[in-house]
Amino acid sequence: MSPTLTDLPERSRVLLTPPTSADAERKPLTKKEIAADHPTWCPGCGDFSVLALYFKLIEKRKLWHEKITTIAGIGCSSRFPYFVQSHGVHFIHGRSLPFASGVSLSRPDLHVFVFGGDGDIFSIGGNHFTHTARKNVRMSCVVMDNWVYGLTKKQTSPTSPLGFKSKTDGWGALDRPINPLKQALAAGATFVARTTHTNPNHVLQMMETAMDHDGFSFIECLSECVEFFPGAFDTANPRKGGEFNLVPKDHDVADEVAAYDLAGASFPGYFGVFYQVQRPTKNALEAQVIADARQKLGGLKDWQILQQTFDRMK
Ligand SMILES: Cc1ncc(C[n+]2csc(CCOP(=O)(O)OP(=O)(O)O)c2C)c(N)n1
Ligand code: SF4
Ligand SMILES: [Mg+2]
Repeated sequence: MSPTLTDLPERSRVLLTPPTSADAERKPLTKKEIAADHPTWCPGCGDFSVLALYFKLIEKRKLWHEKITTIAGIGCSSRFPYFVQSHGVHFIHGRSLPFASGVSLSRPDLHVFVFGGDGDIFSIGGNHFTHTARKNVRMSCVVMDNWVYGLTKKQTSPTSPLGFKSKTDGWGALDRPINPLKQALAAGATFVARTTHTNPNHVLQMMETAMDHDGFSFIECLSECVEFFPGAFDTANPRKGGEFNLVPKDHDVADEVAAYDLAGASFPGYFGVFYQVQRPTKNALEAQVIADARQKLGGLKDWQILQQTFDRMK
């Protein structure tokens, strides 16, 4: 069930409420209006369903183009912003999170979604993931995990299972894969969840919950690469004889150690919210520093402060 206005954190209420009475006559977007280019993914790629559910989220939450920002790095999954008719950036490989941090810190009125691949976020972007999570910058980061580098045609990724034969490990992957959930918990993410592209209702539910979280929210979404790792997630798909097990009802989402234990379950593991706590965001802390500094400077305008700084440097 979607939350009511009064259940939501103040920030989400800002997103939901039409800003002025003049906007009240503005109709929510239709799927046709949200969709941009036709996706260039291979037929059957799991990324299609993640995109369709993002459209649903925008529709359901009545967000207008300018209220949502879609940012990505490089990879098949990272082509995401091209397909969404909103503000968005297809940025440098692995560098989506620092770019998204800048947007989030400077524009508190919109929600920033980052979409990326297992390579983009955990390999080249691994350091940025750690620091964005620990700083608790307000945004939602969805990793479309296909256990392979798709765009560059089948290299081993940080989540490829041991023994996976790829162009970089013809003999089978030798290196222990990382566990995205444990990685996020250890880095200090305040919201950690897992879902799979084969369960659309669950993907939508996780994206909505992540969006309402006031802080850095991370979702690992299994998304099959039908071209270079077909069948990777069959054992997590009941339609293919696998199992889809929700996080147990008695799991305490504020218990970091319990979340870590749950994240260690062998594949297909669990799906749902593993961890969620409230900690001051970088956005709130930085806004306070700015407000304090402004007060100390006796209400000078920003340009006057800048002018003083340049004068001092002379
Ligand atoms: C700096 C830099 N290094 C390497 C590349 C080549 N490259 C592009 S995408 C990619 C990996 C993509 O894998 P992943 O993030 O898992 O996305 P997927 O295609 O699987 O969705 C690599 C290595 C690049 N574009 N830029
Ligand atoms: S190569 Fe794989 S990840 Fe890329 S579009 Fe095709 S199926 Fe999807
Ligand atoms: Mg990948």
